[in-house]
Amino acid sequence: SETLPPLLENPDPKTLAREVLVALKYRVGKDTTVATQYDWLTASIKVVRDRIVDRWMQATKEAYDQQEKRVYYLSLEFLIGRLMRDAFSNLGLMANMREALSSLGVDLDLIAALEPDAALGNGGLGRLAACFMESMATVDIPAHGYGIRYANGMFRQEIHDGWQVELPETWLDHGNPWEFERRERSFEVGFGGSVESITSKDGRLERHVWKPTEHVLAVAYDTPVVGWRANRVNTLRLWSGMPVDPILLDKFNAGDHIGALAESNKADALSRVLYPADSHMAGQELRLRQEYFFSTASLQDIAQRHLSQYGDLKSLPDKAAIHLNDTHPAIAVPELMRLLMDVHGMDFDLAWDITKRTFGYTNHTLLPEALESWPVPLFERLLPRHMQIVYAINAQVLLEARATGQFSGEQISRISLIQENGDRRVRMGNLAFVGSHSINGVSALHTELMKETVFADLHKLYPDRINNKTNGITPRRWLIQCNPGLTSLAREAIGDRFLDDIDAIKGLDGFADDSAFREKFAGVKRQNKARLANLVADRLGIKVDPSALFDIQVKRIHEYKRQLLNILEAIALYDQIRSHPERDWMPRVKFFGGKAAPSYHNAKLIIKLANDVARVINRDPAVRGLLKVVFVPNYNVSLAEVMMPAADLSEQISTAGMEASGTGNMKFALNGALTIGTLDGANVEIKECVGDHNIFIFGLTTAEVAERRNNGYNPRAVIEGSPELSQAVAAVSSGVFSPDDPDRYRELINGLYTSDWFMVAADFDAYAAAQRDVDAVWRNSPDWYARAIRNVARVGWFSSDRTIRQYAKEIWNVPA
Ligand code: DL6
Repeated sequence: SETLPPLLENPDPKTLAREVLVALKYRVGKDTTVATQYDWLTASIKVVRDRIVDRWMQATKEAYDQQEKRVYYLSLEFLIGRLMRDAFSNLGLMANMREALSSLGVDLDLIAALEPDAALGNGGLGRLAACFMESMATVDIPAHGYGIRYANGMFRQEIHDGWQVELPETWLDHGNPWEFERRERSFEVGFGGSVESITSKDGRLERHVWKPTEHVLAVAYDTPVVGWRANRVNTLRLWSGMPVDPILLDKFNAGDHIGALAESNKADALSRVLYPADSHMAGQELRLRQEYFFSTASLQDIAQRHLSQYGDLKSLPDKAAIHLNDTHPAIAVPELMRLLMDVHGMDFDLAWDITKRTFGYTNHTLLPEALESWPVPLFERLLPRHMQIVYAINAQVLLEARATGQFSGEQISRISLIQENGDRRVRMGNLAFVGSHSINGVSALHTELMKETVFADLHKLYPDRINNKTNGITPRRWLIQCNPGLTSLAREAIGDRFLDDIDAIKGLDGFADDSAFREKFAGVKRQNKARLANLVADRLGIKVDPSALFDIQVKRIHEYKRQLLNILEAIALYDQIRSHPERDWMPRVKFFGGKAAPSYHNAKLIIKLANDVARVINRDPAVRGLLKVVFVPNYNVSLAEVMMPAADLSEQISTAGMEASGTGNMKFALNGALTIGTLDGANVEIKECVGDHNIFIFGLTTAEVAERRNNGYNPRAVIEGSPELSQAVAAVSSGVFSPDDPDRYRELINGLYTSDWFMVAADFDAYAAAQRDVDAVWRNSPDWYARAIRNVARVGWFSSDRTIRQYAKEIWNVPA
């Protein structure tokens, strides 16, 4: 991105240096003699932000003047990471800015590394939202992202004696130079209270009025989102909680100093922390409050904008597409109904028609433990009017279902928005489904499974609603910005077209058989690996050899993602290396990275195991450096930007049918790693694009997993039938890796013997065999790099520009 073609308006380094000095003096209030590195960072961000603002205003004005339909993306998570490099790169300012800063004695890389990682998300779902925001700006869709401005985002992970320790992430410590606070753009949010029915003189029910007992304010903070070449600048609007009365003076004066601040604390709690659970429902009251808080603020904002421009909410579906990123904002469905009926006086049928035509919903997981539902009593206490509306919607839907005559009583009870068995709960997935005209999955396989499993009955009732939109990643961050070496090499070979149209990266395919190009490609990869090796040496004091195969599994730690399978294979390989020193082993470094939800016991134990295994293997002289295991702490977007370009092998080894899509799989492939993976999520489509020869597929298919589970799977027999696995498992359970606490992993291993829900044992031998195939191809380096180049050339389709264009055309009905 250093030498990208500049934009039309291309300020020279002298101009930029002058602007940085002005920003330092008048915006930061420092002169060069006392400025800290943070001050330089702030000044540089202000300079680039100023250049974005002009385009931002222009885009907003155009959307208004031309009455364009807008997209509103509601997401409880936006995992945006650092923004400065992205902005320099998208504006084509990188090289001149580097020179400008250097003329002032400032190192761009040094200050860029100080920018905090805005980690307002857990993992895939939040990062996808960030890629979508960038792509919507790039493909020129007027869009607003809506979320929460968490003061503490995803926790910072430290590893103490091999265990995960969670520390608060305080990304706002030095202020946030990107954002604009909009005090004037604040909305009242209510909780609790009761509902009054207003009747006319002749006793007819006229409308309902919700009288909440608690009130807080949602205040907007806007961050501009700049697309490639600054085509368009959109807005990410994040809400922060504020009290209506910052201090209750009567209480304060009566000496109740804590009570005086109670309101303030309650409001603050709403945007204080991101729930750190991914693929697991966080069933606490505060979470439901957060969901309602940001949903209502966003809808009030959207309604106000629409009314001020069009005067009437009847045309809302023609001018606004509101997208629900998973069920977290599903409460927006009854909230929009409430606004339309109770505030704007519409009847139920009209409000329901508008609601369904306005909303779209994306499902991101089929895991039962992640599907949100709320106890009816909690829902009713916090949101009494919404509870009534949910019942009214439910009545409508169940009547429709019954009228078709096609559903049994059991099926009707599965369609219901209220789960009746056990404690009564509101099913947020069903609510989002019935309130949307489009429900999409995130890979072809996931979408088919949605139709067959969680939403089978609703799909039968509304057969034209479910559709697929396979995920994508923005090539700006995940190639151009994070891998400048590969970007330059590709530009030399095929020209610049792929910068604007990533499909053109196809042109590299022809170079796979060109030995000179392969060597250059290998040289770039080696540089990227050296960078990761330096990072690991600096942070962990572990030396790894960049000429070894870099085998990387980075993602949230979850049993279904099967880091355990990978660790067990490392142990088996360790055994083999020691037992057969005479064989021609290919040196390999296995990297792991990822956070475990703080309450997820087994996931935390898997982190400890990875670290225990690493300690033993890395110190054993019998291994002769042929195998190293490294757990890199605090995996986040910035670390991903270093690890993706440095990978030779991408581990995508979830139990088939359990990973909705994956997006790390796409980032690795675009950076020239070969995938070892199961036929799960988007791996299936990656295989179709790169070709069977260029990917290592192993293991049970989704259907086979189901069949094994149904037919009495006996993991004990499988373990006993596999000498390599038995040995690895025995080593773990007998305490070889935990001499200080030999029983540490007994339960984890017992789980493998007795149930093994995630089919670790069933897939082990196939996985180990696939790893030996990997070794064989790695040994033949020209062949390896030819395959790696084909991966890069053939995964342009997994760009989020393509995904967003499909959403635009097939769901939102906006031009792109
Ligand atoms: O769609 C983005 C991403 C997928 O790539 C992952 O496969 C999937 O696990 C993830 N889903 C979640 C679910 N969290 N909740 N709820 O993060 O979405």
